[in-house]
Amino acid sequence: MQEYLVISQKVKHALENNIPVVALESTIISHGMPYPQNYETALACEKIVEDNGCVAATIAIIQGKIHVGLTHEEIEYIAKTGLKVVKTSRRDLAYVCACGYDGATTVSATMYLAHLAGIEVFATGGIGGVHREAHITMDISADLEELGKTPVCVVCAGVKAILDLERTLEYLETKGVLVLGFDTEYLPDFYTRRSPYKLLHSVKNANEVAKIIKVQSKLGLECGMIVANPIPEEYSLDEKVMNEAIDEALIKLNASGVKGKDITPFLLKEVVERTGGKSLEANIKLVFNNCLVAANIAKELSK
Ligand code: PSU
Ligand code: MN
Repeated sequence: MQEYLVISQKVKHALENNIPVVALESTIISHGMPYPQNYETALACEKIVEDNGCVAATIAIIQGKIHVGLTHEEIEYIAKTGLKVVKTSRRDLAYVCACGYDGATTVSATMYLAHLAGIEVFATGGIGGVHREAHITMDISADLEELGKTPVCVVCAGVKAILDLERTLEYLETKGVLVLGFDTEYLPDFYTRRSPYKLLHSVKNANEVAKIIKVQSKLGLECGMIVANPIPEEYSLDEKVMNEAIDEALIKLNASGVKGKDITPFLLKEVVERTGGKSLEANIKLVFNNCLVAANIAKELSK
């Protein structure tokens, strides 16, 4: 294992000294946003985490080695190499490491690796979910399975409307995954603060989340948790405009022949083009907000 796992000095020092650490993923850098916004966003995420008293651990695979904690040069490399980096979910981990490739980790792989390193809190934009038409294609993100078995708290802005939100919630229930609305009673749908789907559980602050994480661990539940944190009001987009952009993107997807793991990056890019970049701006702002909440949760946990 040590052969493939490189934990940066800074992250190692933090983990050994009870300094709170927040994990960050890298598929959002390589496949989720264009250069240079992806690079700027990744650095800004680390800064938010660190300005709030935590250590940031962005996770990616570079030439077959898993890095927990990247240098700015390594982040820039992933950002510039973009789609040529292998989008790496749990399934791809052994292959990418054995072949010495570069890999950008999705939510599922990042959760797994964060847990290996001993990190309990992870911030991202949105998680993968049950795709619309999944009853035909069986396209359900590996993120949901990982949430069902890896004890890491994932702070996200809910599930993007390119997916089937209602079935995603059902699937998470089946897997035993707690979804906590962060100061909301409804599942946020990424670009807007609120979807029509009501959540059963909500919390008011980071302290409450930390308490629940501790109890979940004491009970030996051995699974993840979602903190669904709505995009700040001032950055949220118009629901109707977004739904139109998404519907058009889905029509283009069906005509394109794009399949499997290329679907999510394809849809994200199409939506950005259709909203004249507005969705990218919203995406960046909501990730920042998730980094802040994740940092606060990690701090509470370390008390
Ligand atoms: N949602 C976003 N941006 C992203 C992703 C999801 O808003 O970049 C990425 C995450 O890394 C997530 C992955 O884990 O897409 C899910 O891909 P798939 O649907 O192929 O499982
Ligand atoms: Mn898929």
